[in-house]
Amino acid sequence: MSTYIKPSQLNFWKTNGYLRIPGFFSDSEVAALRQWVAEIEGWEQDLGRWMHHYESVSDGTRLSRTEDFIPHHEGMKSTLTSGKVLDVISELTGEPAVLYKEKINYKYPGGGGYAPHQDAPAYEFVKSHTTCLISIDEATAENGCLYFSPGRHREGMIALDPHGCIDPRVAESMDWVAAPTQPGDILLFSSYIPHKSGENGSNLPRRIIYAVYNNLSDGDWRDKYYEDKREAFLEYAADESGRSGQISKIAHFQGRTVLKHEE
Ligand SMILES: O=C(O)CCC(=O)C(=O)O
Repeated sequence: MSTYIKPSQLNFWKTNGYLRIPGFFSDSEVAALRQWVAEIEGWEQDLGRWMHHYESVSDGTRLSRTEDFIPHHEGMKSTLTSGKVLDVISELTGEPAVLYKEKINYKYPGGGGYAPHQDAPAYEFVKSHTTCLISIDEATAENGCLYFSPGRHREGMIALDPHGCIDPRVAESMDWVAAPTQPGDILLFSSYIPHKSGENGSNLPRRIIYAVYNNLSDGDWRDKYYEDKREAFLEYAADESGRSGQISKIAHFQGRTVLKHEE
């Protein structure tokens, strides 16, 4: 098996809880990924198959996110469940890995950011996950790249507030480092690393694919995750809890969600 991670990068990962690998995908691979993202974005909403989430931005309703798409897209499926992405995750964690979930965040101009949070509270059934962020577009401070709080992945859940995010007063006192990426870069991060992002202040979308993995020895939970999420979303839409704007089981998304039936 080829190796993708140098000893200095492994040290960075262990110390900081995240790692950027520049140019992991070639220009032609990025072109294919971009084409596939466009194909998926063109699918009509069909909640029983894939899940599109929408938000309101200044020039109308735009997709904020699509998830659960690999059963319906061969190229995405093979890229996210075999080959070098799976290998790099296994190399990092020292164990065979399995896909837990996948999503595309589109972040159109004016699209919402994400409040400081850890992913672990939203990723049930397994204790620990590793995400591979694949940059389709350049991500910058201006268009809403991620920020991490380096080294804080070692502290378990940090100051969980009632929304499943990090208590804003605690988040304010933390150190945050921007993690800009170029098309083709990947950014690996632990489900315990605190992160956040701003809204897109540019005039182009900032598309990113997120593929989330767990150790194969902890089981294959992908079907269960989406079954549970669909059930939860039906509940949010029907109850009076004010959670219908959430796109996750935690309320981290800061955009203005539009439910499909509201369009
Ligand atoms: O895409 C972003 O800006 C951040 C996304 C994020 O943190 C999440 O989806 O949990």
